[in-house]
Amino acid sequence: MESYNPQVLEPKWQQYWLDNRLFAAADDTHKKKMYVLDMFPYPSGDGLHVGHAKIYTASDIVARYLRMKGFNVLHPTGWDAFGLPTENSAIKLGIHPAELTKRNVARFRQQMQRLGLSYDWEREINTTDPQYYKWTQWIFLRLYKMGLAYEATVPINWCPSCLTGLANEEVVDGKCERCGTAVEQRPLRQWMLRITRYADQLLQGLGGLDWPQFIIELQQNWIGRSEGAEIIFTLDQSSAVNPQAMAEKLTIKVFTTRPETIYGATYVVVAPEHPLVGVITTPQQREAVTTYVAQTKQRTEVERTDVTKEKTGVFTGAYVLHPLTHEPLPVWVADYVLLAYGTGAIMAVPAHDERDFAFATKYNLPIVQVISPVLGKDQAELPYSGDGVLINSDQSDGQEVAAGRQMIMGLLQQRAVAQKAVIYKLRDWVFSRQRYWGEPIPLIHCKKCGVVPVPEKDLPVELPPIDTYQPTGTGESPLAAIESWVQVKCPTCPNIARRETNTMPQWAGSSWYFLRYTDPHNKQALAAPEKMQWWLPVDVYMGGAEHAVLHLLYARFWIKALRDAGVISLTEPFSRLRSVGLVMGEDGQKMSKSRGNVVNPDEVVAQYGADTLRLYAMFMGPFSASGAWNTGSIAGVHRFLKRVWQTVLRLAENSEPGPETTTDLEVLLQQTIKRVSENTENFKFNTAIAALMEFHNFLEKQPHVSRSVLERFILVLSPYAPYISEELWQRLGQKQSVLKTAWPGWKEQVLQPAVIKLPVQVNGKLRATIEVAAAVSEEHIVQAAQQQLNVARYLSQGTVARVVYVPGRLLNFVLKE
Ligand code: ANZ
Ligand code: ZN
Repeated sequence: MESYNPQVLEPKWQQYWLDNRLFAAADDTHKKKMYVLDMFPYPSGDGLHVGHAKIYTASDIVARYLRMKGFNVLHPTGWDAFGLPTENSAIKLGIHPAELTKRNVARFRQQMQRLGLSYDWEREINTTDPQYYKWTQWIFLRLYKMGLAYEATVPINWCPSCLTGLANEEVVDGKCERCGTAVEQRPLRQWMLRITRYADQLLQGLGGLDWPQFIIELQQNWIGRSEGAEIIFTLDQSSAVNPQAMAEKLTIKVFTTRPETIYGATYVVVAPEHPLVGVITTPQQREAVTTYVAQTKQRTEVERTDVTKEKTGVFTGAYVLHPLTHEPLPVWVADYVLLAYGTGAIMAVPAHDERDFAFATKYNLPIVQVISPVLGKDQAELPYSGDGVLINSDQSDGQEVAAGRQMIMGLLQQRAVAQKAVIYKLRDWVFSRQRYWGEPIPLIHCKKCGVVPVPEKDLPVELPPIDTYQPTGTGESPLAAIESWVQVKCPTCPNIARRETNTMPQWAGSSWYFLRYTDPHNKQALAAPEKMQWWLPVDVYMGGAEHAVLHLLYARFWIKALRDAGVISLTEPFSRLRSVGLVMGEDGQKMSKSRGNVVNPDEVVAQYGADTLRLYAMFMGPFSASGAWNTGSIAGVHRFLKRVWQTVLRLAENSEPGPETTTDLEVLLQQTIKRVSENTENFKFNTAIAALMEFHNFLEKQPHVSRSVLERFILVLSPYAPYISEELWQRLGQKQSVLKTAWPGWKEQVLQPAVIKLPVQVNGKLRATIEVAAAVSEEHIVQAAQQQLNVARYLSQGTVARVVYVPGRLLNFVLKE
């Protein structure tokens, strides 16, 4: 018999699928639509990773399955190709990043096609294509016109080696994610996006999403909504030495989530960057404070807020008055208080806050317990952050925390020194990079007119071709050095103005790409409204957990902003999200070049074929779990495919056409169809494969079967192993692709066994087992049981109080006591 040869049949079918446009999504509105998307890859120089193979195979299986189920499926891909790694390797190799991107994309595309991924290649997009980033720039201008983009000088994470600003997420343990150099804080003019305006909507929108719970929680924590109060502390005039402070009755506003602890506030802390620091510091303390503030600049936010790091700070010499006791409280400067969070100042309650406790202990500041875990007992290990009743709190003593909070807020509000407040951890998005390989920000700076948007008709603002795209190191983008590009006529006056030279972060292109797939060649708009209306939202979105926070948050933000701009009518882009578990090396460690444990998918394909790689990637374990690669198991999966090949070809020779009667084989097949269908829909790909294997074990033993059995088995195998399935399907005499064939069904009644064996109990003890037809009613079953001699004997010893029937499983007579 002819042997299984994936190296011959796989390229043949790959070509067939492409030539016959079998993956192309038609804008056919007669069928129900399904938009199945995976997070498009960054085409790095390393080529495709087996981790990519895992996620892309999974979404491909879902897409193929849904096509066969009769849906109109949109399953596109493209390239998230701007960004630092390409720019850095371009510098290293002396090749232009655009050229490098082209090479990497070609390699990725070839690898992905070889895996048999059923992407609609006619909709391929590339974020670095000017015809694509034209619309990224267009969206930016929309945001700008809505007041969502603004300039600010902000301390940014600065990598002294890459000579560029980094986003917080690019800083790992205070080091540059790319090169490992320690990151510094450096003030720089930046473009910011006002994502904080959408904080509440971004939080609320999570409610209606079918997403993994851990991702929802990560998003919630990142947005970090805190309810509490702002409380005003007035500067103690006797401590005010500065004339300005004396004249004005200065106040410090703090934010707290625990206003009920106010009687435990023993000092106040302002952030080192707080504008009042210079005003309230006494002459004696000035030098110490100035030195301390300067030191803070060396520390990253991560270090400053790390609870395990030693707290540092310095006394300003000034005091504020406690709003209820009117006692003076010293004002300190400490870097564990951040300027950008809340009001940039806190009331410190060392007895009930871990950081305040560490600080007070170090600097010998008073610690006053105001919450006691149990009424009457003051013993609690401090700092104590649990519930309880108020103590040392004047007339609020004895109140439970919640009631005490209300009472104290009432008191403070009466004196007009507090109001309720809600704050967010979420910060505005630093949206500029001082790099070459990104979308130019389409703005012009004119001496006379200020910031002027590039007119829409002049989009895209293309990256100029240049030879040296190395970072300038001055903090300016390399674009700033190209005078001929920078100088431009002002759109609103006759003057010569200057282009903005910052570029966008890599997150920009991926914040809206799923819109573009619906209409990728549109020259008039980012996509036609009716096409977006039809295809969106994305029904199934699959990707890595590393994008659980930022990519998803940014994309959701842009969608909400575009909705407010009237561009789309969507509020949430991704209805259903599934995250993929990491593929680890054979040694159980994260795959990395330095460890030498990277599995190259090309080698697996060359040795076993793409179907084996696909099947193995899905069979490794649950899709969302991480798991170690195991070469031995690949061989096992490969053997399964070889056996399928032989079984089907052997049985095809003497199989009869025609309908199947209900045999054990037919029942098992229908069970298998059901299991594969349900497990595929629930992303339990490994279980679906196990069902296919079980069925094959049985099939293999048959001397002959009907053709319909073979056909249906191949159809349900096909999303998982599409190449071998197409080949076998054709050899069964079929003329059109499996992709064009309807998914087989099953009949529930066939799956129910005709006769069931039912244990019969009296008072919970087994007294007989009866065989009854499954279709029979409960009444009949009870009668049949009562006629059993052994049952009747026990029933005669009392009267029946209750009959418990668990359908198909158990019958129990309960006798009166
Ligand atoms: C008094 C207090 C007593 C606090 C207590 C906590 C416990 P979350 O929940 O994360 O929002 N805080 C306020 N602004 C801050 C800033 N800019 N930098 C550092 N810390 C700041 O945290 C809110 C709490 O963190 C606030 O409530 C404040 O300390 C502190 F038993 O006020 B609390
Ligand atoms: Zn002008």
